[in-house]
This record gives sequence, C-alpha cells and structure tokens, in this order.
Amino acid sequence: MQDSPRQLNQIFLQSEDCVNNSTDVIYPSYKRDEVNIGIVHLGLGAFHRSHQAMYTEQLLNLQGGGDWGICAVSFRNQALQAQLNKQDCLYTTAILDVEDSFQVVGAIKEVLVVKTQASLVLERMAAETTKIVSLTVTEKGYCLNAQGVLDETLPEIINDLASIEQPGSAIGLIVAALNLRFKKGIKPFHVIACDNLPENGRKLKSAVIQFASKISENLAQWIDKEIHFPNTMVDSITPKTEQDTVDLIKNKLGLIDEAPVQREMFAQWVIEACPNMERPEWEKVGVIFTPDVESFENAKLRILNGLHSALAYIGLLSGYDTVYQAISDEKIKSFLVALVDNEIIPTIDAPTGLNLQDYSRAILARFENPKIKHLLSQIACDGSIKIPVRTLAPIQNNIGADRSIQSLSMVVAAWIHFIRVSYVKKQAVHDPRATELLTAVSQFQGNSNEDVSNFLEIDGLLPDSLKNNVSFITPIQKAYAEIASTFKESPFNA
Ligand code: CS2
Repeated sequence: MQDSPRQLNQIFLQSEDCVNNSTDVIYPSYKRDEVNIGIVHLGLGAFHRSHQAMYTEQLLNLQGGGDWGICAVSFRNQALQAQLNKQDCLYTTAILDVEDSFQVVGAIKEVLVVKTQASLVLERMAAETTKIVSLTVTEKGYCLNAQGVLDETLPEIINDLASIEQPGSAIGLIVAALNLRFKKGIKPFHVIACDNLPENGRKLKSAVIQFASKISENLAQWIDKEIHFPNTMVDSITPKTEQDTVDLIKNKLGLIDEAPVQREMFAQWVIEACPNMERPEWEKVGVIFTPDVESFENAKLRILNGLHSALAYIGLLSGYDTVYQAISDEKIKSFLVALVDNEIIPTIDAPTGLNLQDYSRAILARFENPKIKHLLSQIACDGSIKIPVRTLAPIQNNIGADRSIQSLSMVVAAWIHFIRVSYVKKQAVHDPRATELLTAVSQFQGNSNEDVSNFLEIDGLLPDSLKNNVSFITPIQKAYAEIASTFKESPFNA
C-alpha cells in the first residue's frame, strides 16, 4: 500500500503492459490498448460492471486480450461518465466476503451517454465491429405491458416511433441501429438481455420486432430471421455504490477510485445456447450455456428475487433498512423459510441436478453476509413490475394446483401496506405506476376488504386469471387485515 493514494489509472503508468504490480488486487493482465470494442452495453448501472463486465474481464485476462472490449452506455448519468473518463474507464470491483478481494476492470473501453451523445451511441451500435448489444435497463426498460408485449402507449415509445433517428429508449436504440445496419447491408449484432424478467430475450425480441414493423416490414422480418436474443439468468447481489466502497478501496488498496462497485462473491450467468452466434467464449470463465434457461430463470426469480421482495416490504414495515438487518430477525427468517418451502419451491421445475431446497438455503446464507449493505428501499422499488413475476406467478400456480397461498398473500399485502405507509409518510414511491398506486391508497377508507379490492382493481395490475378471483382476493384481504390490526406498522416484531 502507498503512503498517499494514487489515481486508479496511474497504477499502469509504471508498467507499459498493464501487468500485475500488486499482490492485493488483480489488475488487467492484457494489453488494454490493443483491445477493440465488440460489445455495446445499454444501461451502465453497478450491476453491469459487477457482473457481465467482470466475466468479460476474466476472459480478456485468460485470453490475453481480444476484441470484446465494451462500450458502456448510460441513458442519463453524465456524472458517472465524467468519473469513469477521468480514470480511463477503469474501476475496481470490491468483492465483499469473509476475506475481501478486489479486481481492477479494464473491459470497459468507452462510456457514452444517450442524453447528450445519441448519435455517437447509434454510430457505435451500427458499426460492423459491434457484434453484441447487451442490456441491463431494469424490468421497466423493456416497455412491456401486463401481457408482456410492447406497450405502445408509453411516452418513450411514442416519441421513438415518431423520430426513430433520435431514439431515447433501449428498444428505439436497438431498432434504429439495426435499421442503419440493414440499409447498409451490415450483418446484425445479437442481443443479450440481462434483466430479471422471465424469458427476457424472447420478450425483448418480440417487442423489438413489433416496434420495427412500424418502421419497415422487411426490417422486422430480417430481425426475426437473423438475430439471436438468447434468454438469460443473471445473478450477483450488487448494492448501489456508497461512499463506504470508495473509502474501502482508498484505505485498503491506496487507490483513488471515484466509481468502484461492490458485490458479493457469488455470481452466476446462464445464457441460452444459440447456434452460430458470434460471441465471447464466456463459457471459459464459468458462464453456463444451455438450451434450458427457463428453469434457472424461474428458480432464481422466484426464490432469490421473490424472497428479496418479501424481505423488502416486510423488513421496511418492521423498521429495518437493510437485507442483513431484516434477515437477522428470526421471525422474518422463519417466515421466509416457510414461504420458500411451502409455497415457492412447489411451483418450480428444478434445473437438472439442482436441489431447490439447498439452493434456497444458500440464498438465505447470501442474504446473511454482514458486509453487504443492501438497502431494502432499493429492492422495494418498481413493485408493480416485480410483484407479478416474483409473487403473483407462483400464486397463480398454487391456486391452479389447489395449494396454499397464505404466505405469498402476506407479501402482496405487505407491498400494499408499504405503498400506503409511503403515502401517509409522504415518502416517494419509485415505480413506473407510482401515481396510480398512490392514488389508490389515498382513497383507502380503513375497511381492509374494500381497500384491498379497490387497490387490486388498478388497471393492468393483475393478470386476467387473478382478476375478480376470490381464491386470490380473499387471502390477500385477510393478510392485509392481519398486518393492519395485529402487527400495526411492525408486523413481524410485535
Ligand atoms: C433485487 C435484485 O433489486 C432487486 O429487485 O432482487 O437486484 C437482486 O439483488 C439481483 O437479481 C441478484 O442477482
């Protein structure tokens, strides 16, 4: 460690070849200057940098370089672009476990921002050298309606359809770039969706084709025929970067990094195997390629993300701030164990060789990592999109199979309470449907049955099979009343 901290990019000045020059941290071991960009990634959140960019970095290290450098695109975050540019787009991933470890990542070669550089972004996406466009734009970035198809009433889609040369949404950018390639006779790129929604690739493909057909039917057919949109499952718990992470890197490594990321040790990436798809050989660094992504997706979305949402709403109502605090409450932990064993696992067809009970226990243990300060409020956002996938889908399966939905109903009821409490306390609700959710709870009269029924009638919130379905609504009403009367605002701590 140095006496006075060094800027992250200065560590390479001493060594022309970017070789390891410290034992405390892994540095890029390839000639970074010789790496060309082959991937454009849309959505420069912490998760991309802690996950897909890390896998790509490991491959670059293993193969001594290659043309799979990343152009990472943020939609709006000019501050992050400035920070990363200052350090030659290098950043540190802090892996927080019993023993912390650190890796300086060089895979991102360029950072662009759609808001200020839309034409450069399109140019990069349309370049022949770009073979892959990947995305982490969160569930709402797919612009889908409750049926999982492109929602053409969304303002960003209306805008992009009206001016396709100046797109602002991920779907608009993909179609505009493909249109340019199509017209110039350039082979298309393939698209890898990396967000937490079931059949992410398939849904994105149909949204892209639906959008493209409004521009040109030939373009839509070309996309349908030529482009792979593999389904994927992505996993590694990555809380937002905090000042703590910046300080940790400065104190432990003697490095000034304004834009590090933090994550847990565990990471998994499962990608649907597609024949003849030009892509990095990520399988060499542990990525699983399989025809059966669906069972991995379902297991992860319903167990990890499902338990996360349960923890978020129940934990926040109980007065906790982080996943670690909430899971340390024995009552909450026992609730989660019963929820997963009795009402989630029975709804999942396990991927071959995976024992779902062991998988769920390993996930609970991951939540118990005291070094990961994962804010429940971060997980609680966008409930109107997350709850249908994580909670309503297993509820539908259980109703169909005549199994209990008692614990899952508590999660839905806790979510409704979370919205109500946010309204009463005038706390912002981060959700694309925040206005409708807040309007619904503002009209609550204090009668649980009516309040819940009215809330669940919000247009497009529920899948058709659950609308007016007493097998669904009655247990939610009961759970809502139970939380309200027995536990007040601290349901699991009373
Ligand atoms: C979390 C996920 O914020 C959320 O909704 O459930 O971001 C979760 O941490 C990741 O999917 C873990 O891989």
